[in-house]
Amino acid sequence: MLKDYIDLEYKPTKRDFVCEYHLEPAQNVSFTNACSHLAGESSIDTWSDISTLNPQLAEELKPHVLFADENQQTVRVAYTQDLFELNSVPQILSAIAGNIFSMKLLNNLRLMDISFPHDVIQAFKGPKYGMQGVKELLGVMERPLIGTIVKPKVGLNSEKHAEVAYNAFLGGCDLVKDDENLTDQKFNRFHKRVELTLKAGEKAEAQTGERKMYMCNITAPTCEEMLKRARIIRDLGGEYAMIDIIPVGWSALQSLRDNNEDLGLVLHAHRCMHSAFTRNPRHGISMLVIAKLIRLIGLDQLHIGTVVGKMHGERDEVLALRDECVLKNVPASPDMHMLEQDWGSIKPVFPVASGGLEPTMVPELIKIFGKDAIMQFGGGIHGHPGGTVAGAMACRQAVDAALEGISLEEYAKTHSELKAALDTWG
Ligand code: RUB
Ligand code: CA
Repeated sequence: MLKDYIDLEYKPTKRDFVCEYHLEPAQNVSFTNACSHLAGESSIDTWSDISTLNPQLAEELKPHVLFADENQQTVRVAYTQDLFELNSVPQILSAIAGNIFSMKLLNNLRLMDISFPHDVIQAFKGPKYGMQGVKELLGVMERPLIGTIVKPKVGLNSEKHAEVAYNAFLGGCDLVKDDENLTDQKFNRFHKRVELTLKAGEKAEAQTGERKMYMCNITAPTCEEMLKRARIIRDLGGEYAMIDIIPVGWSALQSLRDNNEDLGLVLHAHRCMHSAFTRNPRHGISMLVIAKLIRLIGLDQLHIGTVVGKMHGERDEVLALRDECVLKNVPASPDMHMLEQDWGSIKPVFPVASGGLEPTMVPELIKIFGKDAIMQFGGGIHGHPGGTVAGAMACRQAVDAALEGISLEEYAKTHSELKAALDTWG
């Protein structure tokens, strides 16, 4: 260990990464000592005095602990960008979210946020379409997009899957998506499902006069297979691919985004498994960090929670995620452990609310998210007493009512599908 890295006077430069951590040292370890070791282990140093680390190298590359508050259990470290491979999420995470989680000097550690320097923002593509591009593709500018997840998650054959999708489109869904654990199983082969479900969308487009799009899950055992599935979608005329971002891993996402320059698909990020490390408020990696990496790499849509639905995620957290997805300049917010971020020319990611939603929640969802959101209803559409078409109709009616400022109860007097939804869930 070189020496301590505490440097509270340090002002980060434009070439620095700044990371904020929640830190709880082990018993009998001082907070500042733990902070110094965290900074060293995540960059140039190790546990012993190493003769190979010469003073000049150390001076150029050493990390700076610029904030360390024991009461708040918060530490901020600035790292020069020369420590990083600027366009590599895996390398960045191996440094600032790698070994340090295993250190015996710490009981708990949570990476709360990373502020990326300009050169990193430049090194990534960001979303190809982004929120505005997706709205334009669908031709829906003035209301939230409505989507469904085909349910049951797994078990339907390709024909039945396409039929459920068709009904959802017909009832008013703009988007239909696969669930996270449906990929290419023997009861529902990928190729056949894409073919039939895209046809269902085309048929519904002809009947409704609205654009309809299918978000097919390309999560696969290898990156090659994932790209093969993306090409199948493109060749069959599809516009979208969905991907389970955590299970497939960061390299796979970066490869997909690189290839997507030519493929031209809208990329939908399903965040299943994130809670394995985002949920414990004292340990792990925050969902904010995940959202930033997704925006950097360049997926177009991301699940960020609902506040009102079945998954954890309080209002403040969901709103912080929304800001990080859509703003060009994110201001620092110490209460939310958010650092300042200038996104430069990187486009906004479309926020997705999903998980336990049903039509009676729509007015509250619009209060939380405004119009700039995709709202997805699985059980809240296919569990409607009138079936999938009626379930989708009830969702659209709820959106219309909320945007016109009419209470759902009032609107339900002349809209029987919404009435049935209110009777079931209201
Ligand atoms: C929702 C669903 C999604 C969740 C995941 O189905 O299947 O996987 O959105 O949660 P349903 P999150 O509408 O029936 O609950 O979006 O928070 O990652
Ligand atoms: Ca699901």
